[in-house]
Amino acid sequence: MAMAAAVLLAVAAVVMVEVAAAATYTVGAPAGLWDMQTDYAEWVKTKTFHPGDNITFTYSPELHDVVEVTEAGYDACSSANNISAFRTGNDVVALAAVGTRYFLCGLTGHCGNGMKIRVDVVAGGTAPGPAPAASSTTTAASPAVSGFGSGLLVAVVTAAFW
Ligand SMILES: *[C@@H]1O[C@H](CO)[C@@H](O)[C@H](O)[C@H]1NC(C)=O
Ligand SMILES: *[C@@H]1O[C@H](CO)[C@@H](O)[C@H](O)[C@H]1NC(C)=O
Ligand SMILES: [Cu+2]
Repeated sequence: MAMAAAVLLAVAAVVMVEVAAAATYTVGAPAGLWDMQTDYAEWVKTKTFHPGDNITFTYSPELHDVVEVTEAGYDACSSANNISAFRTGNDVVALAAVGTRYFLCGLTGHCGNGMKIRVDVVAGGTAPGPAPAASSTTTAASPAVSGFGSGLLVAVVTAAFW
């Protein structure tokens, strides 16, 4: 009985890691946001971004914008050949694939003052993408994850009664 409970809890722990795999990060938070004060190079150091994660840029659209650029645009603080541009003040960007993404504020002087961020998206976790063999039937990540979540709840409750 105790052994079975331990196995269930171990399974539950694995499931919890899976549920935690896709995350949304508010750029600059909690100490700052998308602003002129935050050191984004320091901020990204405390995070590991995986495919399936999102980042949200939160700011006043009267003061800033968000422009996704190439590495050359990032280095030169130029949004001329941008990939995309946002200005809602609450811009959600999906980090769909492994790779490096570059964003800057397109307002005059802001990027030069450090308002730019480089986000490295690395493989890992169990986010959407090439999945382990056992997950070959998992085509849609979200429903599968909520299914796991319910299973986890049942497993934990059951284990607690043992
Ligand atoms: C990321 O954003 C998309 C679209 O806004 C949403 O469907 C998805 O659930 C978000 N993912 C996370 C981990 O919040
Ligand atoms: C993004 O690039 C397009 C041209 O591709 C340009 O018209 C637009 O002004 C640029 N956006 C910003 C915010 O610089
Ligand atoms: Cu700005």
